[in-house]
Amino acid sequence: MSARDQAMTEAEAFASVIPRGFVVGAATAAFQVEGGVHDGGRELSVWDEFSHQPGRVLGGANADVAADHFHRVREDVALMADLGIDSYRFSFGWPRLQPGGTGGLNREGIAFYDRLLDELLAAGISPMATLFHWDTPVELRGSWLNRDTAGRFGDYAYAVGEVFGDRVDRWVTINEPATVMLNGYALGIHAPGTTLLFDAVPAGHHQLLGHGLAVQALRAASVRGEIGVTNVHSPVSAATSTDDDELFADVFDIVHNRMFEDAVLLGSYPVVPEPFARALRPLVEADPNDLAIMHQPLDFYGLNYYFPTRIAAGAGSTASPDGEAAALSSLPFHLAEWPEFPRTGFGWPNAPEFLGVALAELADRYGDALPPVYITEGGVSLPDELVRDVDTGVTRIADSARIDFLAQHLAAALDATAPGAPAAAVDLRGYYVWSLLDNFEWAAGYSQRFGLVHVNFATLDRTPKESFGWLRRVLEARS
Ligand code: IFM
Repeated sequence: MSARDQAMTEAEAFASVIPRGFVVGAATAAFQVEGGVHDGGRELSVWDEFSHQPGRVLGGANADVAADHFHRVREDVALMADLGIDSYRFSFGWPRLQPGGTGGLNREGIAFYDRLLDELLAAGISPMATLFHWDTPVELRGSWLNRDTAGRFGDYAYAVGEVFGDRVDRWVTINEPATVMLNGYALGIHAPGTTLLFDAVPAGHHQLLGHGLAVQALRAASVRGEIGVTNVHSPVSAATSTDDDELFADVFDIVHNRMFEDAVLLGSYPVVPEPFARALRPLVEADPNDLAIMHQPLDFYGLNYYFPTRIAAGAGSTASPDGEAAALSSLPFHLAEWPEFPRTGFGWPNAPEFLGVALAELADRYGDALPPVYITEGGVSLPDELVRDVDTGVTRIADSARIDFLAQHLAAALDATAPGAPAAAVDLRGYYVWSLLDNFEWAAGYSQRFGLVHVNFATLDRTPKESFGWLRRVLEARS
């Protein structure tokens, strides 16, 4: 049996482990796939600005064209229909729908998302829409360091909810506020590119406030869909049991995971260890009224999981998972290696068992306060192998490592939440593959391919990879 036939047989076997009603989807984000940055009245976001600054993005890449999804909606929804996914997670582009970040919505922007939603619904694909996936309009000066941006975001959420509230099944307010705060404001490797280290915390606080205001706004706009938020959770451990490693691991867990999760699920910030009380003063002295706004009832919770983190005291030479950051070397701790795990194309540890740990941590920390969970992103970047069949001349993209990655992560999530397992208390409802398409991977430009569908960035041709065929078979074979 050829390796491909074997993968298909395994797909059929794998289908039986997926519970009935479990949602399997694929995800993208506006800035990473749309392109058309000057079309249809769109204006600029901080990422347009940042990616056009020299030296910010690998290879000097930008997302002016990206995967050109703006001009290829019909083709891309046809791919989704062929794949057989239950749901598609996309984001509304803030500068496309509300250029400048204030005032009424842009008619051409509305028309674009109308087309997308109509195509999805006609194909029987349930839309999950994210309101903010990092494309803050440049006109909102100070961006998320400015408390006003939270209010602007609430207004935007209301306007978008009024227009699309009849067609979106699930709303995600904000995607990964931790990444925005840490990579964008603390380390400067993402837009807007400031290197504030611990002084970046207000950018997290204001996003959380924006999340709370957006939930209120969507409810006021009477949207019919469910409402949630997406945090990226990385289980954190100390490299050794020394007091210093434990202390820094605790602090990293706070700034990466707990400040975002505790705020939305419990309405409080975690207790900050004394030596960091000054550095993390915005958490220690947070206004209880702000925390009450952040703590809105949620219909679901979105978990993105990519890799675990191991923390060691002392400045290290380890690169950030998203690239070199000079600011990292001035921190009193560093990210230690995981020699026991294979690495993805990005160099991230490939550790499916830690998805189970992430789910168990959510169950343990939040108990009854945790609503049903969707894994809103999981996936892997790989240097996909292009294999040209000598007889037919057809090129296929052999990505068996992506098939293994997805099968192992999905199985780990289902195992961890099965009766009697450590995360049994989690009501896990679905898994979205990141990503449907190869796309603009932020500071890494086009060097990291996460797609189920290969995009040739010169011709913009789409070619489904072998993982696409595998997932299609899994979805077809479900009972
Ligand atoms: O591409 C990103 C996405 O925008 C947010 N979550 C992680 C992905 C992979 O880095």
